[in-house]
Amino acid sequence: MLQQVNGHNPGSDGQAREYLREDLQEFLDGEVLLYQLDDLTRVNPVTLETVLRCLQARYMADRFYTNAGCTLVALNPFKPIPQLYSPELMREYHAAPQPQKLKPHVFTVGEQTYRNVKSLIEPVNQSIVVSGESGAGKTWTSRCLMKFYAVVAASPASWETHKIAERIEQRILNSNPVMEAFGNACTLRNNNSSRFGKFIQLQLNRAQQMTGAAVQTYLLEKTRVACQASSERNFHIFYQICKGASEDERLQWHLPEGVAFSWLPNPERSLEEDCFEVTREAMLHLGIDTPTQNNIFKVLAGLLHLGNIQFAASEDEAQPCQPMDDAKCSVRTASLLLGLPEDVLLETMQIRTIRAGRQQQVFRKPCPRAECDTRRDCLAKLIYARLFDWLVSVINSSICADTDSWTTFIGLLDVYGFESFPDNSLEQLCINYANEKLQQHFVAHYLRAQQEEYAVEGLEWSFVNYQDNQACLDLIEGSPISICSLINEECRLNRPSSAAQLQTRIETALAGSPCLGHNKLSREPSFIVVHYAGPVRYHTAGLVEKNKDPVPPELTRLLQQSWDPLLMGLFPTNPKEKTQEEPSGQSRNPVLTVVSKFKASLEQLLQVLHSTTPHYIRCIKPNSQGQAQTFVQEEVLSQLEACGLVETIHISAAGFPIRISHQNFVERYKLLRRLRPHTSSGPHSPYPAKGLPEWCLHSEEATLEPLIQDILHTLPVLTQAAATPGDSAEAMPAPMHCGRT
Ligand code: AOV
Ligand code: MG
Repeated sequence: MLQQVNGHNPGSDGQAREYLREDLQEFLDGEVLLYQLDDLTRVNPVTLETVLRCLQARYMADRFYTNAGCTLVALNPFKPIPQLYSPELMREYHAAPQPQKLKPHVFTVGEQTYRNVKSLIEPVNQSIVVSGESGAGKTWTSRCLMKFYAVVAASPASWETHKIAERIEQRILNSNPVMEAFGNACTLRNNNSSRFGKFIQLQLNRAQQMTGAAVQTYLLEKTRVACQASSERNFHIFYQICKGASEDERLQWHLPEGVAFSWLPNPERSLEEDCFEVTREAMLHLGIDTPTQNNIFKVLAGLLHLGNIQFAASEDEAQPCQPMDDAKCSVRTASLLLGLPEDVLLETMQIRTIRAGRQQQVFRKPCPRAECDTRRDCLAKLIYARLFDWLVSVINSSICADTDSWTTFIGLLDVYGFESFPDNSLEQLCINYANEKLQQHFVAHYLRAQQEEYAVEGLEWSFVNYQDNQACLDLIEGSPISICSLINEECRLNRPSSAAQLQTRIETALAGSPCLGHNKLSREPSFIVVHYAGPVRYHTAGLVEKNKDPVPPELTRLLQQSWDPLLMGLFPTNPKEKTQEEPSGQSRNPVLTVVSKFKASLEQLLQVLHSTTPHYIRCIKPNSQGQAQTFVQEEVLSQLEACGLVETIHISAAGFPIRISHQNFVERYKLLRRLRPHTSSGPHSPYPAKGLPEWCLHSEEATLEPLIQDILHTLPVLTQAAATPGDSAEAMPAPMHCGRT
């Protein structure tokens, strides 16, 4: 039954009528084809099968966006379609009296969100949550929304006073290539995979013009700097430098052509994302001048040379491990590029200093080879993570508006998507945990809250069951015992424990959880979490260490000695903030672990999301090969199941599209009580009889204009919703406001 389809599949169109609701069969006059169904609330019955067929027919007919009640489903075309994203089309959606009447598009969501901000019904910050698995198109979609706002919310002041490249909208757009160059990488799932989470607030003034933006990032996968899974790559920027540097720059950065770097795997793969020029241009427009850029690239080249330092095991434990013969030159070059004394750099990797006793005496202990490697990697991660954070702060200072020049914001959330690799570790646990949190936000906000509200208000409603992911979140983050708490406990106790012991502890303590999978056939110590999007096996080796993320104090001290201007700024001698250093001797701080910090940042993010009216875009990956015109039913099916799309459609189809609190409704429409209604539509009225009473149109009061527009928009909807709640999806424009009350 399930099959992969390449090319057009005429069979499915012919069956369109079978899938239509009876009333819609008439409405859509028999000739409708399956691919023409813009809204999944119109299929009948709403099942995984029918939804899948409809999406497939649309995909094959190049219709990549489909409404699904309150969400938009975006299928990844895996091919460029410039006309679908042209500024002309953006303006068309922006100017449309009812954009929801146009073809489903990411611009519809963009425009509705934009209008909601100025809606006098409930002026509230908005957010657009873009979700989907790795490679589904989240970053693409969120970039597309940013471009949309750069066009429709451009500030005229910005036009007058600045050249195009200096305009604030352009600067905001320029943040994308820079952040992607430093924060994205090629993985098994996506050639341009985001390795950090991003929430960008587009700041709007009272006139709804974009005056600035602020970016918040979440947990960069910094381990990638020093360790890349096979067939994957390091962050794009390293390849950009190596491929795009000029002759002169190659000399300065010690990057002769053809030299192999162990931290630069798969350089032969040519990707669109490898364009150095684009990154440099964008950095320039963000205010990062050429000397500063060159400084950054020099440091990054230093990291590549650092990665080539291989140590040979020492036969005598009391003697430090020495770099292998061909790595000696790498030590020299790395120290040169990083502005560090060569001997101190080497010694910091080779020797651990321990302070102990009352006098805090210093003991020096040569590290075994594996530890030298760890310290080298740690150095690279430390530098790269600081550099990334610094870049984000530079970007923010370039694009952020003064607090008094904006009043509301539209937040765009683009995090790393759900992923499962042959080898999953703490990074994947955090990524998938973030996706569970977002799924819960959706479930809580839409599937649960909406239905509970109907029940409270005494509306006739048969409850639609949905898949709640609370059990999985309890397993990951719950208290008192969860995977996070157990890994944190290991860090706190600081006891030597093997990967196998950790597996046993997790499996014993959490055996009762329905989301802990049966761990069979595992050669390496691991545990399985059954996520909403599928089961994932996490290996326990190295988990505790990664969670501790210890930074030996000698490493920070070493970097504070650098005479490189950039590193001097990144590692000041008197840092205001104390960084998490490895506890030494008697002064043991409580360990702030990676997961505990991540958990706190996610909670903060969710608080922000809760304070906004959310809109959802579900990106779907039609096939895992990234091929155009290829729709693999099994793969799409599992994504539809995972995100609870069918339940969403059921609730949207049967529910009320607009909810306004009583207080806001009264506040909004109280003006009407002062006006004398006399109903006449008359042949000269520009509005149809069932539209609006004439008194609104004849009012002299200029202040009424926005009100009239608003009523024009919502009154018919409200009226019809009240009359026919079950038919809401067909009879009325798609919801302008499917959010909070
Ligand atoms: P992701 O953000 O969801 O994955 P991307 O947005 O990077 O996925 O999309 C993956 C690739 O799909 C892009 O690089 C494009 O080549 C292609 N693509 C996506 N959407 C479109 C579109 N609308 N039109 C044309 N091509 C598209 V991850 O960051 O891995 O979770 O961590
Ligand atoms: Mg992405």
